[in-house]
Amino acid sequence: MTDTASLPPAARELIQRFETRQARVGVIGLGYVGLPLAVALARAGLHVVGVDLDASKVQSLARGESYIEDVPTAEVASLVRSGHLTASTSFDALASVDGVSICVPTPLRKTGDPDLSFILSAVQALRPVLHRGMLVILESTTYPGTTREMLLPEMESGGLKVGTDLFLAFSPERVDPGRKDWTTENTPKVVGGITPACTAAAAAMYSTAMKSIVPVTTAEVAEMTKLLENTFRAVNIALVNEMALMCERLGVDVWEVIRAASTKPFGFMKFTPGPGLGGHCIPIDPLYLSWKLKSVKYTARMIELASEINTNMPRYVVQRVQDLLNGHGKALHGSSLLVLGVAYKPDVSDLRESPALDVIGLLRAKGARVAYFDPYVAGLEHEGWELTSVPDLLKAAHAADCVIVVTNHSSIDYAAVAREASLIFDSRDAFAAAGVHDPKVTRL
Ligand code: SAJ
Repeated sequence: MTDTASLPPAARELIQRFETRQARVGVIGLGYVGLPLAVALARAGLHVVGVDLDASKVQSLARGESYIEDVPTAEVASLVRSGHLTASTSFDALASVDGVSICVPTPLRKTGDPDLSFILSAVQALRPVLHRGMLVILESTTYPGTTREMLLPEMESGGLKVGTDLFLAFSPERVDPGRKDWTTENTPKVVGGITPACTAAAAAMYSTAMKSIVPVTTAEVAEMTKLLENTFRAVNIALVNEMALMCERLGVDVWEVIRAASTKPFGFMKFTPGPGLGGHCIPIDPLYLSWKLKSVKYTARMIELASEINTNMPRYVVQRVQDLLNGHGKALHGSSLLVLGVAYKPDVSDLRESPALDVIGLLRAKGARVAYFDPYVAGLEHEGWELTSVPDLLKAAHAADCVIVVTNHSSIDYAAVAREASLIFDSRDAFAAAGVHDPKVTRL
């Protein structure tokens, strides 16, 4: 139980409602973050109202159906049947909730600047339903200061005061789509409020559903925590990508180097090179931080260099394929190429920011005839062109001048591909990882 003696009355009442499971909570944005969160809170015994502008999502949930791979339909059906989970396209449904989490996208604009329009729309739509004793938690990844600079003024615009009448915190999402071992319930949850009462209220709400809460002193610490986590990945992936470029120039096998370095039981963490950085988190989140630092006249050089290295990898892969074909007396122009795996990472269907889109675009621009096979992605379109996954992988591999592994899905029979293909460029070490060592395979 939380020691609430020093907290304002509204905070004490709110925390008690969470602890006694009397609370009603809302989740704005029912995507790969919001829906698992809504289900976890409902499973913990709270009454949850999900709000999403996408009526098809709301209708699916009303039918007791899930549209997120990690959330079983049976679970949704049971929670909808018991009345613990409802959904609406209207923010009016939030008028009676005690706490609400905002889980909306934070993409980049075409200019590369942060796009906070989804957050602003959500908090402005919340304003009419804000009431004394209500908690708002922002989960969307954003630059430090967003919660205090953007949400706080919006919430206080009606005269209520954050910290005594209203409560406001940031809590970074740590959902890893497709992961079974770390879930919403068992992944430690960082919460940082505008005031200690805000932190305590957010901790109380999430303690209903999550095993481990990590309270921090401010919203900025919580915002920055997420950015450190994902910048850490982007920078280390860039490092290992540059190691691949250096090893190629030195004639050293980078994959063997990484395998050997990984035997170090401490002080080393394995990352692997690849054709670039995909997904909606890692390529984007660090740029929120570097953008914010520009406003205080600081250049986040590591982030900018990492982004430069990672975004150059598709071009590097295309150059290596061109060299490989040339080495066999073939031009890239006019060659038939088969890209194997286009999703942004193995065993998912998500195409967002996938480097495969850049690799295919660059190959097409150089006059190659490009097809692809991906068991998770039936079709794709990008910058005016579109393709569908070939129906027969082995037949296509046999017909191609070169097979290019961009994403190493585990379901592929790499031994069979090696038997059929005449030339293979493997940007993910997929064949060796599958125990296939074939002279036809050239690795990144
Ligand atoms: N990648 C590499 N080499 C690596 C690791 C990743 O090239 O060694 C590439 C992937 O192919 C992908 C991109 O980087 O294109 C991002 O991969 P990721 O493994 O970071 O996967 P994400 O984008 O799904 O990241 C999520 C993040 N989760 C959240 O932001 C809540 C991240 O914090 C997790 O650590 C990561 O999942 C994970 O561990 O899988």
